[in-house]
Amino acid sequence: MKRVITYGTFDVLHYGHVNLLRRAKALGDYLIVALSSDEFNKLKNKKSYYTFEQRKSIIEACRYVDLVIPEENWEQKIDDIKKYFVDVFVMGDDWKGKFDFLKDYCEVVYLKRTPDVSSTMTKEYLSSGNISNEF
Ligand code: C2G
Repeated sequence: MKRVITYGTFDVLHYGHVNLLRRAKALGDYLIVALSSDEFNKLKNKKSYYTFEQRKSIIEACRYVDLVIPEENWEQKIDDIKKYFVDVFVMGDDWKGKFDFLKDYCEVVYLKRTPDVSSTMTKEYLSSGNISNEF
């Protein structure tokens, strides 16, 4: 069984995230998502709309995801790779090169980021009042 891992906040899940998760899963048989905790998001200067538990319940519902673990710091990746017998580490290519040190432990793959979509864009659009409230 080929085991793949990826890391992220995955707030307000969108098709860019799903594109990443689908391609990551296609690189193996089992996909682990290390989901950034609310505390770690603070370290990343990210304020997610959904809490960790809410984001976890959403991403666990994704057909490509087999296990969700917490991402609590920048330093846990090597331990995670060993603990979960990971074969492939995957990130979007906005992180290209940043995790090459993991090549000593597993394959490192950077996948093309989906253009023109982000949690921030979605949140900004929804809070901009563009939504007509006729139902
Ligand atoms: N992503 C993507 N296309 C987008 C948006 C995001 O491919 N339009 C990818 C990112 O490259 C990342 C994953 O989806 O691989 C999750 O994105 P974020 O939730 O923004 O994750 P990030 O804050 O970059 O956290 O230790 C690593 C960090 O936790 C990564």
